[in-house]
Amino acid sequence: MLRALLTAPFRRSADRPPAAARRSPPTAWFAGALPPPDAEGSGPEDGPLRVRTVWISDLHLGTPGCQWAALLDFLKTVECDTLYLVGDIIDGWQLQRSWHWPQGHNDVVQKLLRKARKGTRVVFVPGNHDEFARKYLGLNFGGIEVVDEAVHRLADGRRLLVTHGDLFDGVIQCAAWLAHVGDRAYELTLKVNRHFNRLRARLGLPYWSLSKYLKLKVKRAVSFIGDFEEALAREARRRGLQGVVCGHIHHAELREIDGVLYANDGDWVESLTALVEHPDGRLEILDWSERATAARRAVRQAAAAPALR
Ligand SMILES: [Mn+2]
Repeated sequence: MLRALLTAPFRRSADRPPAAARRSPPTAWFAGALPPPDAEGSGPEDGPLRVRTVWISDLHLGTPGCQWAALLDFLKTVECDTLYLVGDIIDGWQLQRSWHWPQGHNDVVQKLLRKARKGTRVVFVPGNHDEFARKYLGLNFGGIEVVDEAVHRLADGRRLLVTHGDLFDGVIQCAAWLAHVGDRAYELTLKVNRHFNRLRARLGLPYWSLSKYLKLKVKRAVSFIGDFEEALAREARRRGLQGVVCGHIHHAELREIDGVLYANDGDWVESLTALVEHPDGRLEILDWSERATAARRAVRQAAAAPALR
Protein backbone atom coordinates (compact mmCIF):
# COMPACT_ATOMS: atom_id res chain seq x y z
CA MET A 1 0.00 0.00 0.00
CA LEU A 2 2.76 2.40 1.01
CA ARG A 3 4.89 1.43 -1.95
CA ALA A 4 2.00 1.79 -4.36
CA LEU A 5 1.37 5.29 -3.08
CA LEU A 6 5.03 6.20 -3.19
CA THR A 7 5.26 5.47 -6.86
CA ALA A 8 1.71 6.39 -7.87
CA PRO A 9 2.17 10.08 -8.72
CA PHE A 10 5.17 9.36 -10.95
CA ARG A 11 3.97 6.45 -13.08
CA ARG A 12 4.59 6.33 -16.82
CA SER A 13 2.03 8.09 -18.98
CA ALA A 14 0.26 4.89 -20.06
CA ASP A 15 -1.00 3.98 -16.61
CA ARG A 16 -1.08 7.50 -15.20
CA PRO A 17 -4.24 8.78 -13.57
CA PRO A 18 -5.84 11.90 -15.13
CA ALA A 19 -4.03 15.15 -14.37
CA ALA A 20 -6.60 16.30 -11.84
CA ALA A 21 -6.06 13.17 -9.77
CA ARG A 22 -2.31 13.70 -9.49
CA ARG A 23 -1.32 15.28 -6.23
CA SER A 24 2.31 16.34 -6.33
CA PRO A 25 3.63 18.95 -8.73
CA PRO A 26 6.22 17.34 -11.02
CA THR A 27 8.95 19.77 -9.97
CA ALA A 28 8.78 18.95 -6.26
CA TRP A 29 10.37 15.53 -6.39
CA PHE A 30 13.99 16.46 -5.81
CA ALA A 31 15.87 19.41 -4.43
CA GLY A 32 18.73 19.19 -6.92
CA ALA A 33 19.24 21.45 -9.89
CA LEU A 34 18.53 19.14 -12.80
CA PRO A 35 17.09 20.89 -15.85
CA PRO A 36 13.28 20.86 -15.88
CA PRO A 37 11.55 18.16 -17.96
CA ASP A 38 11.52 19.25 -21.60
CA ALA A 39 8.46 19.79 -23.78
CA GLU A 40 8.81 16.40 -25.53
CA GLY A 41 8.01 14.82 -22.21
CA SER A 42 11.23 13.09 -21.23
CA GLY A 43 10.82 14.40 -17.70
CA PRO A 44 10.85 12.16 -14.66
CA GLU A 45 7.08 12.01 -14.59
CA ASP A 46 6.91 10.44 -18.03
CA GLY A 47 9.57 7.82 -17.65
CA PRO A 48 12.93 7.00 -16.18
CA LEU A 49 15.59 9.58 -15.47
CA ARG A 50 18.55 8.63 -17.69
CA VAL A 51 22.06 9.29 -16.44
CA ARG A 52 25.44 7.80 -17.33
CA THR A 53 26.51 6.74 -13.85
CA VAL A 54 25.01 6.45 -10.37
CA TRP A 55 26.89 6.16 -7.07
CA ILE A 56 24.99 5.20 -3.92
CA SER A 57 26.36 4.05 -0.59
CA ASP A 58 25.51 3.55 3.06
CA LEU A 59 22.14 1.91 2.41
CA HIS A 60 22.57 -0.06 5.67
CA LEU A 61 20.18 -2.82 4.61
CA GLY A 62 19.47 -4.97 7.64
CA THR A 63 18.86 -2.03 9.98
CA PRO A 64 15.60 -0.25 10.83
CA GLY A 65 17.28 3.02 9.77
CA CYS A 66 17.45 2.02 6.10
CA GLN A 67 14.91 4.07 4.16
CA TRP A 68 14.19 1.32 1.64
CA ALA A 69 10.93 2.78 0.28
CA ALA A 70 12.61 5.98 -0.86
CA LEU A 71 15.58 3.96 -2.13
CA LEU A 72 13.33 1.65 -4.12
CA ASP A 73 11.58 4.67 -5.61
CA PHE A 74 14.98 6.10 -6.59
CA LEU A 75 16.12 2.81 -8.18
CA LYS A 76 12.86 2.56 -10.14
CA THR A 77 13.14 6.13 -11.42
CA VAL A 78 16.81 6.38 -12.33
CA GLU A 79 18.43 4.36 -15.13
CA CYS A 80 22.15 4.29 -15.77
CA ASP A 81 24.91 2.47 -17.65
CA THR A 82 26.97 1.92 -14.51
CA LEU A 83 25.82 1.69 -10.91
CA TYR A 84 28.42 1.81 -8.15
CA LEU A 85 27.44 0.52 -4.71
CA VAL A 86 30.03 2.36 -2.65
CA GLY A 87 29.98 0.33 0.58
CA ASP A 88 27.90 -0.20 3.71
CA ILE A 89 25.20 -1.68 1.49
CA ILE A 90 24.36 -4.49 3.92
CA ASP A 91 25.03 -3.76 7.58
CA GLY A 92 26.74 -6.90 8.90
CA TRP A 93 27.59 -5.19 12.21
CA GLN A 94 23.97 -4.61 13.18
CA LEU A 95 22.68 -7.88 11.68
CA GLN A 96 25.06 -9.69 14.03
CA ARG A 97 23.49 -7.87 17.00
CA SER A 98 19.85 -8.27 15.98
CA TRP A 99 18.23 -9.59 12.85
CA HIS A 100 16.16 -7.03 10.95
CA TRP A 101 15.29 -7.92 7.35
CA PRO A 102 11.81 -6.85 6.17
CA GLN A 103 10.47 -7.61 2.70
CA GLY A 104 11.38 -4.08 1.57
CA HIS A 105 15.06 -4.93 1.97
CA ASN A 106 14.59 -8.01 -0.24
CA ASP A 107 12.90 -5.77 -2.80
CA VAL A 108 15.96 -3.51 -2.90
CA VAL A 109 18.31 -6.47 -3.41
CA GLN A 110 16.01 -7.90 -6.11
CA LYS A 111 15.92 -4.52 -7.84
CA LEU A 112 19.73 -4.32 -7.86
CA LEU A 113 20.00 -7.86 -9.26
CA ARG A 114 17.39 -7.09 -11.90
CA LYS A 115 19.31 -3.99 -12.98
CA ALA A 116 22.44 -6.11 -13.38
CA ARG A 117 20.47 -8.68 -15.39
CA LYS A 118 18.99 -6.01 -17.66
CA GLY A 119 22.39 -4.69 -18.70
CA THR A 120 23.41 -2.15 -16.07
CA ARG A 121 27.00 -2.67 -14.99
CA VAL A 122 26.75 -2.98 -11.19
CA VAL A 123 29.97 -2.62 -9.19
CA PHE A 124 30.04 -3.26 -5.45
CA VAL A 125 32.87 -1.68 -3.45
CA PRO A 126 32.48 -3.00 0.13
CA GLY A 127 32.71 -0.71 3.15
CA ASN A 128 33.41 -1.32 6.83
CA HIS A 129 29.87 -2.44 7.73
CA ASP A 130 29.90 -5.00 4.93
CA GLU A 131 33.58 -5.89 5.23
CA PHE A 132 32.53 -9.58 5.07
CA ALA A 133 32.19 -8.98 1.31
CA ARG A 134 35.90 -8.11 1.12
CA LYS A 135 36.49 -11.87 1.20
CA TYR A 136 34.85 -12.11 -2.23
CA LEU A 137 36.87 -9.52 -4.15
CA GLY A 138 37.08 -10.29 -7.84
CA LEU A 139 33.97 -12.46 -7.72
CA ASN A 140 30.67 -11.82 -9.43
CA PHE A 141 27.30 -12.34 -7.72
CA GLY A 142 24.36 -12.43 -10.12
CA GLY A 143 26.11 -9.93 -12.35
CA ILE A 144 27.33 -7.71 -9.51
CA GLU A 145 31.12 -7.31 -9.52
CA VAL A 146 32.79 -7.13 -6.12
CA VAL A 147 35.97 -5.02 -6.12
CA ASP A 148 38.15 -3.44 -3.45
CA GLU A 149 38.08 -0.08 -5.24
CA ALA A 150 37.53 1.21 -8.75
CA VAL A 151 38.69 3.97 -11.06
CA HIS A 152 35.83 5.51 -13.00
CA ARG A 153 36.42 7.46 -16.23
CA LEU A 154 33.91 10.28 -16.71
CA ALA A 155 32.51 11.08 -20.16
CA ASP A 156 34.86 14.09 -20.29
CA GLY A 157 37.93 11.94 -19.58
CA ARG A 158 38.51 12.78 -15.91
CA ARG A 159 39.34 9.76 -13.79
CA LEU A 160 37.97 9.28 -10.28
CA LEU A 161 38.90 6.90 -7.51
CA VAL A 162 35.85 5.08 -6.14
CA THR A 163 36.26 3.84 -2.57
CA HIS A 164 34.03 3.63 0.50
CA GLY A 165 36.38 5.78 2.56
CA ASP A 166 36.67 3.96 5.89
CA LEU A 167 40.37 3.32 5.24
CA PHE A 168 40.86 7.09 5.55
CA ASP A 169 38.80 7.42 8.72
CA GLY A 170 41.17 8.00 11.63
CA VAL A 171 38.74 6.60 14.21
CA ILE A 172 38.25 3.30 12.41
CA GLN A 173 41.92 2.89 11.61
CA CYS A 174 43.22 3.73 15.10
CA ALA A 175 40.48 2.53 17.46
CA ALA A 176 38.12 -0.05 15.97
CA TRP A 177 36.36 -0.50 19.33
CA LEU A 178 35.52 3.22 19.38
CA ALA A 179 33.95 2.89 15.94
CA HIS A 180 31.66 0.16 17.28
CA VAL A 181 30.68 2.28 20.32
CA GLY A 182 30.00 5.17 17.94
CA ASP A 183 27.91 2.83 15.81
CA ARG A 184 25.66 1.99 18.77
CA ALA A 185 25.34 5.66 19.72
CA TYR A 186 24.47 6.41 16.11
CA GLU A 187 21.88 3.62 16.09
CA LEU A 188 20.28 5.19 19.19
CA THR A 189 20.30 8.67 17.67
CA LEU A 190 18.58 7.31 14.58
CA LYS A 191 15.95 5.61 16.74
CA VAL A 192 15.18 8.86 18.56
CA ASN A 193 15.19 10.59 15.19
CA ARG A 194 12.62 8.16 13.75
CA HIS A 195 10.13 8.76 16.58
CA PHE A 196 10.75 12.49 16.44
CA ASN A 197 10.08 12.57 12.70
CA ARG A 198 6.94 10.46 13.01
CA LEU A 199 5.66 13.24 15.26
CA ARG A 200 6.83 15.94 12.85
CA ALA A 201 5.11 14.13 9.97
CA ARG A 202 1.88 14.07 11.97
CA LEU A 203 2.20 17.83 12.46
CA GLY A 204 2.76 18.26 8.74
CA LEU A 205 6.40 19.32 9.15
CA PRO A 206 9.12 18.14 6.76
CA TYR A 207 11.68 15.48 7.65
CA TRP A 208 14.49 16.77 9.86
CA SER A 209 17.64 14.85 10.64
CA LEU A 210 18.81 14.97 14.24
CA SER A 211 22.13 13.27 13.65
CA LYS A 212 22.82 15.47 10.63
CA TYR A 213 22.17 18.46 12.87
CA LEU A 214 24.46 17.09 15.58
CA LYS A 215 27.19 16.32 13.08
CA LEU A 216 27.09 19.80 11.62
CA LYS A 217 26.84 21.58 14.96
CA VAL A 218 29.46 19.74 16.94
CA LYS A 219 32.74 21.44 16.13
CA ARG A 220 34.86 18.35 16.45
CA ALA A 221 32.60 16.51 14.03
CA VAL A 222 33.09 19.29 11.51
CA SER A 223 36.85 19.06 11.79
CA PHE A 224 36.56 15.26 11.53
CA ILE A 225 34.63 15.64 8.27
CA GLY A 226 37.20 18.13 6.99
CA ASP A 227 40.10 15.79 7.82
CA PHE A 228 38.35 12.90 6.11
CA GLU A 229 37.62 14.88 2.97
CA GLU A 230 41.18 16.17 2.73
CA ALA A 231 42.69 12.72 3.24
CA LEU A 232 40.64 11.31 0.37
CA ALA A 233 41.42 14.22 -1.95
CA ARG A 234 45.12 13.79 -1.12
CA GLU A 235 44.96 10.09 -1.98
CA ALA A 236 43.35 10.83 -5.37
CA ARG A 237 46.06 13.40 -6.16
CA ARG A 238 48.81 11.02 -5.03
CA ARG A 239 47.58 8.51 -7.60
CA GLY A 240 47.43 11.11 -10.38
CA LEU A 241 43.63 11.01 -10.54
CA GLN A 242 41.35 14.03 -10.93
CA GLY A 243 39.06 13.20 -8.05
CA VAL A 244 37.48 10.75 -5.67
CA VAL A 245 33.99 9.40 -4.98
CA CYS A 246 33.29 7.99 -1.53
CA GLY A 247 30.61 7.58 1.13
CA HIS A 248 31.02 6.45 4.75
CA ILE A 249 30.45 9.74 6.66
CA HIS A 250 26.79 10.12 5.60
CA HIS A 251 27.39 13.61 4.34
CA ALA A 252 26.85 14.28 0.64
CA GLU A 253 29.28 16.73 -0.88
CA LEU A 254 30.59 17.81 -4.25
CA ARG A 255 33.46 20.26 -4.21
CA GLU A 256 37.04 20.87 -5.16
CA ILE A 257 39.83 20.44 -2.61
CA ASP A 258 43.20 21.79 -3.78
CA GLY A 259 42.38 21.18 -7.41
CA VAL A 260 40.99 17.68 -6.86
CA LEU A 261 37.32 16.80 -7.03
CA TYR A 262 35.86 15.46 -3.79
CA ALA A 263 32.46 13.78 -4.19
CA ASN A 264 30.53 12.03 -1.44
CA ASP A 265 27.28 10.32 -2.42
CA GLY A 266 25.73 10.60 1.09
CA ASP A 267 23.49 7.83 2.43
CA TRP A 268 20.03 6.24 2.50
CA VAL A 269 19.56 6.38 6.26
CA GLU A 270 19.22 10.11 6.80
CA SER A 271 19.94 12.31 3.82
CA LEU A 272 18.63 10.10 0.96
CA THR A 273 21.15 11.27 -1.59
CA ALA A 274 22.90 9.85 -4.63
CA LEU A 275 25.66 11.09 -6.90
CA VAL A 276 24.99 10.93 -10.63
CA GLU A 277 26.99 11.61 -13.78
CA HIS A 278 25.09 13.16 -16.68
CA PRO A 279 25.87 12.11 -20.27
CA ASP A 280 28.34 15.03 -20.66
CA GLY A 281 30.37 14.07 -17.57
CA ARG A 282 28.77 16.65 -15.29
CA LEU A 283 28.28 15.44 -11.72
CA GLU A 284 25.32 16.20 -9.50
CA ILE A 285 24.00 15.19 -6.09
CA LEU A 286 20.35 14.13 -6.22
CA ASP A 287 18.45 14.73 -3.00
CA TRP A 288 15.55 12.28 -2.73
CA SER A 289 14.40 13.49 0.70
CA GLU A 290 12.11 16.17 -0.78
CA ARG A 291 10.39 13.51 -2.78
CA ALA A 292 10.16 11.19 0.23
CA THR A 293 8.50 14.02 2.18
CA ALA A 294 6.05 14.58 -0.69
CA ALA A 295 5.28 10.85 -0.76
CA ARG A 296 4.67 10.80 2.98
CA ARG A 297 2.34 13.79 2.59
CA ALA A 298 0.45 11.91 -0.13
CA VAL A 299 0.14 8.87 2.13
CA ARG A 300 -1.17 11.07 4.93
CA GLN A 301 -3.66 12.77 2.66
CA ALA A 302 -4.84 9.44 1.31
CA ALA A 303 -5.26 8.15 4.86
CA ALA A 304 -7.21 11.27 5.86
CA ALA A 305 -9.38 11.34 2.72
CA PRO A 306 -12.21 8.95 3.77
CA ALA A 307 -12.80 10.98 6.94
CA LEU A 308 -13.48 14.10 4.88
CA ARG A 309 -16.26 12.52 2.87
MN1 LIG B 1 31.12 3.15 6.48
